[in-house]
Parts: sequence; structure tokens; C-alpha cells
Amino acid sequence: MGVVNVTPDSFSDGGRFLAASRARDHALRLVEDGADILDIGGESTRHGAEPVSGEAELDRVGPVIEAVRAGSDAFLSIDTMKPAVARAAVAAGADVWNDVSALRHEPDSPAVAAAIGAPVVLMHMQGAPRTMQGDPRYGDVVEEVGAFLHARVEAAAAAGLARARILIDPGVGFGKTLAHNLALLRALPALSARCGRPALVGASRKRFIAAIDERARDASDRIGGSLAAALFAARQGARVIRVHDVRETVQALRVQAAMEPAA
Ligand code: HH2
Repeated sequence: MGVVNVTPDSFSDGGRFLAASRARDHALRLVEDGADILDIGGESTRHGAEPVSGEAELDRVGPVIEAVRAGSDAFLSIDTMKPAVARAAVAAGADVWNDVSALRHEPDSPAVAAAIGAPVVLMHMQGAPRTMQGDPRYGDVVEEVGAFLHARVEAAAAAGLARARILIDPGVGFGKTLAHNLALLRALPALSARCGRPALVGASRKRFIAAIDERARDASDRIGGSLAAALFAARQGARVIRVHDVRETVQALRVQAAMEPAA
């Protein structure tokens, strides 16, 4: 899954693709680079980001979805917490709803997800983007995130969304320290087993990499760490890997697959 941020303030590429035509060109390049899914977002979820209205979000992503849809058969994902934005994005051609609030942002989110019927990504986040990295704490992070994701899968299913259309995501960097992120990545198979659903992992260019290598202060200096995380996530059974550097990640995954003993 390649990341297409149509925002002025995303942590790694804010402002680069705000114009619809540039976002479209970037998206089509990611498909050429090997992305199967494009994740198009109009609101940054980075730590400290200011919320955006639904209208502003749609003004950003709507034209990009339409333009990319016209130029590619790739699966398109809308990265939004707002059910109205998800609904409009699917009407404009999106196939998947990626919700970092796991259908908690608005009371009717689960019902809207069921009505849309598109696959949904349910991600764990402690707190809200503005404050989540302040002082994240858990008793047992794997147990708590597992219980949360399980409960959100059940809530979505109870609202009428087919379980087969649900992916879970431990939410790397969303209200988590380095130790929390590592524990969750190590526990990915257990999280998937507990929820009965496959996982998506988004670790690309995130700050935990700088917590391991202090020279990786800039997001653009985190490609090596991002590749290591992508390979590890794949070995842990992640079915979708959300990344900024698609070409490099696809190459790394292919080489890893070629080196594995034949199944
Ligand atoms: N991470 C980001 C945004 N959306 N969605 C899922 N399911 N999982 C993630 O880990 C995830 C996500 C943050 O990355 P990015 O889009 O590059 O930055 P920003 O939120 O600042 O736009």
C-alpha cells in the first residue's frame, strides 16, 4: 500500500502533493513502482496535527481519487476518520476505508461502514493525534491492543460489516513508545489470531526508527529502518504493508521471498 498524502502538514511529505495533479502523478508513479493499493489521505494524523473539517478533507481528496481512478485500476483506499468523507470517497471511486479511529470517531461510523460495504482497516490509537505521543502508557500493551482490536472487529460485525472485509492494524506510533511498537510488531501473529483477521502494518518513516538510530532525525533518513520494519512485518504475517517508498519496499520483499526456502 503506497501512501498518498494530500495534506500541507504530513510528517514525512507534507505539502509536496497538495495540488491534485501532483498527487495524481505521485499516485500513478507508486503504482508503476509496484503498489497494489494507494492510501489517499486529506488529514494528517501526525502527533500534534490540527483537525480538518470534512468539507476541507473532501476538497483535497475527491479530485485526487477521481483523477487516479481514471488513470489506474489500483485499489484505492481513503484514509479518513469521518464517515461522510468515506462515503463520498467511495462514491468517487475509492475501494477501501482506512480508519485510524477504528470506527470510533462518530457514533454512526460502524453503520456507515456496513452500508458502504467496502473493506475497512481498523487501527488502534491511544488518545487523539494532537496529544497521543505525550506520555503513552499501558499495563500490558499486547493484551490491551488485542482486546481493543477484537472489540472493534465485533462492533463492526455487529453493525453488519462482513468479517471477511475487515483488516486490523496495531497502529505503530499512535500513542506508543518504542518498546510498545516493538512488542506489538513481535505479537502480530497473536493479534491476528485473536481477532481472526489479517493485519496491516504502517511503520514507514515513523519516529520509532529515530529512537533506534538517532541519526534518522529527518523522515527522509529513515528508509533503511522502514525496509527492515516492512520485511519483519511481512515475516510476521502482515498482509498489507503501508509505505512511502514503494519501489524500495517491493524490491526488498521480492528479494526476501526469493531467499526463503520454497514453501
Ligand atoms: N499511519 C499514518 C496514517 N494512516 N493508517 C493505518 N491504517 N496505519 C498506519 O500506521 C497509519 C495510517 C501516518 O503516516 P502518514 O500518512 O505518512 O502521515 P500523516 O498522518 O502525517 O499524514
